[in-house]
Amino acid sequence: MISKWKAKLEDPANKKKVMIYGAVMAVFWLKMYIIQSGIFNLDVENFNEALILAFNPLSSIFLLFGVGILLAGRKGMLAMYIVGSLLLYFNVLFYREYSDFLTIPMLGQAANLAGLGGSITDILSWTDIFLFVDIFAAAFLLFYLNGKRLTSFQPKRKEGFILAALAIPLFIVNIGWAQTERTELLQRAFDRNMLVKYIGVLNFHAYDIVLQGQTEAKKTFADSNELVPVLNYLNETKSGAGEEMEGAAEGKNVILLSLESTQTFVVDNTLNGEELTPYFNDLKEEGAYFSNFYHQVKQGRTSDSEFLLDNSLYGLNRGAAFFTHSGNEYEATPEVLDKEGYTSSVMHANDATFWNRNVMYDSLGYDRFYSKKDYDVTEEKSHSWGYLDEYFFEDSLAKMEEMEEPFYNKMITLTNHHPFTLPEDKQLIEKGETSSQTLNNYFQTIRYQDEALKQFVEEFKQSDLYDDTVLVIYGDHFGISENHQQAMGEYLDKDINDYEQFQLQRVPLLMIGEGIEGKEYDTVGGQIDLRPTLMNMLGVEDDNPIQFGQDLFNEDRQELMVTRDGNFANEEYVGVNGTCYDRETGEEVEDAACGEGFEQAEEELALSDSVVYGDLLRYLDETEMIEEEETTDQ
Ligand code: GP9
Ligand code: MN
Repeated sequence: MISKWKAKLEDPANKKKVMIYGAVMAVFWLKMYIIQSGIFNLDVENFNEALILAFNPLSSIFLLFGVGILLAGRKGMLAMYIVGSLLLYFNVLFYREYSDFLTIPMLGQAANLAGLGGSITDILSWTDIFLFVDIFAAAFLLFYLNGKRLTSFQPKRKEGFILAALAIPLFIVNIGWAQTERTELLQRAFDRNMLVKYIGVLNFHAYDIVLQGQTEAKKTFADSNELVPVLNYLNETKSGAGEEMEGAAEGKNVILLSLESTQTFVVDNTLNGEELTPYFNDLKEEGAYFSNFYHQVKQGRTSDSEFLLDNSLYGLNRGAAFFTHSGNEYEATPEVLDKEGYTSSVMHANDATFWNRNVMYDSLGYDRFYSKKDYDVTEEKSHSWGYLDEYFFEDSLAKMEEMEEPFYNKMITLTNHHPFTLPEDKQLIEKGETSSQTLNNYFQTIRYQDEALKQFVEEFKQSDLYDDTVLVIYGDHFGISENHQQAMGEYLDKDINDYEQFQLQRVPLLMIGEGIEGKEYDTVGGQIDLRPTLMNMLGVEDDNPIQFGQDLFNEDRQELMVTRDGNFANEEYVGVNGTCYDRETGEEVEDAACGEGFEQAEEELALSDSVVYGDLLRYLDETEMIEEEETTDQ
């Protein structure tokens, strides 16, 4: 057998063939290696990880080209080369904007990706051409070398099969090797950056396909019994509402104001001696201001923040629940408040279809969605992503003044969005001078947003609404991604390590209205806590027990804020990527101090996911029965 193979390999035509296969695959490997180690920011921590990163493209490359040959010989190989290159490039573009990788649910959101609009030119670079020139090299190798000199030469199906089969042992070696750095890698795959670091971007896509299949199966096979562990967990870990603010805003209107990409680091901070948010800095003295409040979003960005807010459930780790689970049953804030006589609405001057809002808002029970078509969006009043905040605020206040009361209304701003550009006459301060253009621009749009906020809040205070309304202002998510860590370090004058990066995920939360005194709270909390906090302030009995948040004003609450990556902050510690830090000093402490926190974070996310994936709120009517059974059992 071996001698037969040896003889085959000694045949010059076959030698050439092996060389050509090898060369095509090596060029692709080189490109993938350059992208993975040079363009993606995967946090390679040691030499072993660097070797894994170099090794992990191999199995996917064998599979890719093996299948190519199987399907259509060398044409198939070239076709796969092009498909693989495009896939890599789409990931590069997506990564530049979101520091994340494409998932299947995200592909279903083509409408949204097109909405990148202004940002797309920002994330393209002329040097990207170099990511395509190798396609010509591959074509040359396959069709010139292969075709002219060896006309009889054709890749055989059997060879394709062998290449594809070799992918299996290569992948097994890859996984085994990766597990020396992180055990149960595939089971605990919260962090796509980590996954790609260990198995490579193409294998990650294969893994994502498997996940998608599992997701679909989960809903089909779910039943009401799956609510039992969820209810048990919530009963054990979450405390009810506190007394401090109970009924403080009873019967009042609610305006939730979502500030686009606004992070806490801008509050009370300056650039060249000028405050970035002068108005907000003063305003926060008038209300309940939370300085340790975190966003908890993932790929669904703004829509995830809305999902967290209205359901007190976590968004998903892949894709946006607004897209993937808009067909679920929910018992969201608008529905609960509807029973109390509230009308509900959302105001956002973008296309109604963006983030599938038009569909999802119906599922969440909103009465009305004021989208782009309800605003006087003209060329002069728009820039980049669309309607400028100042005009959005002006029109929105007018609409609210006409609204039936009491109302629950969410307003979502737009101007402070990547790429953070403004018309010249709206630039109120100079740009920054860091090494990141994105961050430099961000200072200006943040300053602009603050000015628009001033105009809105001042007019709101003059209006009849003010006495009867509680205004809740919060940031939806980060604006400056990890890709700009270095520039962020230059601005803040410190080294941005994992701890600092985590702390940068804080977003402002401020509540103002009659009966709320000016006070700063350092409570650790997140967007998931907003619904129960608000319901308690309104004095409303919320009869949906499936909520993972807790009243932020309740001093007895277990302080635990979990991010979608499975990281967490509690009163004492911050746990990030397996490392434990003292929350206040940022000093690294022994891992054991965070053990429980990480475990609870993982459990909490898994339970919340079981609710969303299993569409378990459709069994809400049965929860009372389940709870009764539980108590009689005990
Ligand atoms: C678009 C707005 C911004 O409608 O919500 O979306 P984002 O990219 O921040 O999720
Ligand atoms: Mn947003």
